[in-house]
Amino acid sequence: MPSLFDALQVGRWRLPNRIVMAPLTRNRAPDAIPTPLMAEYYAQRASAGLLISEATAISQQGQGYAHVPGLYSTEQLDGWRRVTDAVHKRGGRIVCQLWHVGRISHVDLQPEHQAPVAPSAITAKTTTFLIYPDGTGKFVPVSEPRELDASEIPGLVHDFRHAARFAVASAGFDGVELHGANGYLIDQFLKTGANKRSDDYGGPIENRARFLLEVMRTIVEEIGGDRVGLRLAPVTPANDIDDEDPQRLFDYVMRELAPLKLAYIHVVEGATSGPREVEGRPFDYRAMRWAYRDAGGEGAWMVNNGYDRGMAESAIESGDADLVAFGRPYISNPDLVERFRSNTQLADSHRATYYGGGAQGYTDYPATVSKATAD
Ligand code: 8OZ
Repeated sequence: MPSLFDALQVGRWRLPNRIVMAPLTRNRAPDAIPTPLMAEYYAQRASAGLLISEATAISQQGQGYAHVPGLYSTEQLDGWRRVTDAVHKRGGRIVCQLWHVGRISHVDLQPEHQAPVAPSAITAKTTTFLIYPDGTGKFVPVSEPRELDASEIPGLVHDFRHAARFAVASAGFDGVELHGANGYLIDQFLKTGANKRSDDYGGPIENRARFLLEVMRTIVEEIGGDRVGLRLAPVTPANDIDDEDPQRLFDYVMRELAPLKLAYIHVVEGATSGPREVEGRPFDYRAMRWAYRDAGGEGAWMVNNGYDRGMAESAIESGDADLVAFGRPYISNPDLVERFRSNTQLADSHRATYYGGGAQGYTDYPATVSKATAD
């Protein structure tokens, strides 16, 4: 039986274990430029089988929150190069999560204070986080978006292609993960709650999936499927997103993605960072995985959301998953792999320092000193 601690070949990478650091937004990149502190933070966590970077904007239009990093200026790429060098020096591997927020943004973050863009001009009932020049932060309602014209879509696809190239060629990442989850641009196109278009990008499933598939195909063409992953969240209510038939939607998406020979598919089960079952939104993840495998989909199946060591071991042993991504445990346990291996008690993370700030609650969670066992 495979174990969490066994090595695994995933696409181009040889992972020393099946434990992945999930993407975590931490808002510590003023002016969207990754800092030396971020290099230290990721390097501290380099023993993970794979690190996934925090969501990283592919363009200024793709920005939706204060102090999240980007991947579209020289300073940003240089900042990320420091991060990837630090991770590689510690023997780790790191992919960049490519992000466009779509309608989850605010005019103060957009080029020339323009409206954020979306498949349809429907304002999400949610907030974003702004930081003012005096350093104070505030949650504010997102701005009303404008509907993208179909003629703008090739430019967006091109932005993703460019970002994938920059990520590996300039910033030194080992690959990329497309952020297709949590109610951001890709998910907005996929799901009926946010997509009311009547052109080739709206209406039936084949149309709503078109944007995701165009972006994935272009990224794969640019850098090769064996260093590309995709994150999806079929039923998450995050950022006011919903779909009337997610099982059929993701079944179709899996079948279309299968020929791309991706490194991995990463699935958020349930409500992102919330309950694993969402009321009124049943979903069969095993059926989704089978749709992928049945269509010839290779690569690793990565699961996420609320896993502890026991759940993760069962998922790996049963074959329901090849990799397990851990989010909050990685905030406060930089040596999570070692703690799981030695069955050491996990440290709790402090919510007040999740978003924004400096080293406190970021790089000051120690690796274990005592190897005392929890049981
Ligand atoms: C928390 C705060 C802001 C953004 C996501 C990128 O949910 C995020 C995010 C999470 O995917």
